Amino acid sequence: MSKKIYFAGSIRGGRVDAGLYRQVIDFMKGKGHAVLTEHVGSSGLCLEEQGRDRDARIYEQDVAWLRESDLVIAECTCPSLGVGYELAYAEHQGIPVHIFYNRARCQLSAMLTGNSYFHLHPYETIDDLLIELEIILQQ
Ligand code: 6IA
Repeated sequence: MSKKIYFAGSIRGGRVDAGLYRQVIDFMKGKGHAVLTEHVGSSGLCLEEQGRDRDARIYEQDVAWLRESDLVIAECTCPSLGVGYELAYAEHQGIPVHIFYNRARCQLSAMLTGNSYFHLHPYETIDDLLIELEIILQQ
């Protein structure tokens, strides 16, 4: 069954993994799912603060998408305050959250690893990540 997926990945926290986000988003779309936050994988995003009004619209849109999502998939190798906020928001809403991170490249926060609500998926290669993701999407 097609799911509505909120994909979370770093934007102002750093774009080092933007290409990886794109691959993950394309994979989920290729399996027939709706990814509500496709822009997270876009190249050339404007990262500058553009005023509180514009950011307020981003915030309102993102929490609306979070509330309507069936599932949150987060790539947390690159630390991001916004992603951390989204994970806590999803937990509060009772939305299942799956967190992926490259075990060689990061030490995930204890606020995530210590919270049994979150499903943690350390991986070594993008292929490992996609195999695990396919299993989650079939559930
Ligand atoms: O603190 P960060 O910026 O790294 O937070 C990243 C997370 O917050 C992502 O998972 C997004 O869902 C959300 N987020 C942060 N900035 C934006 C944003 N900026 N647009 C949408 N969601 C955002 C504007 C870029 C736009 C011009 C495409």
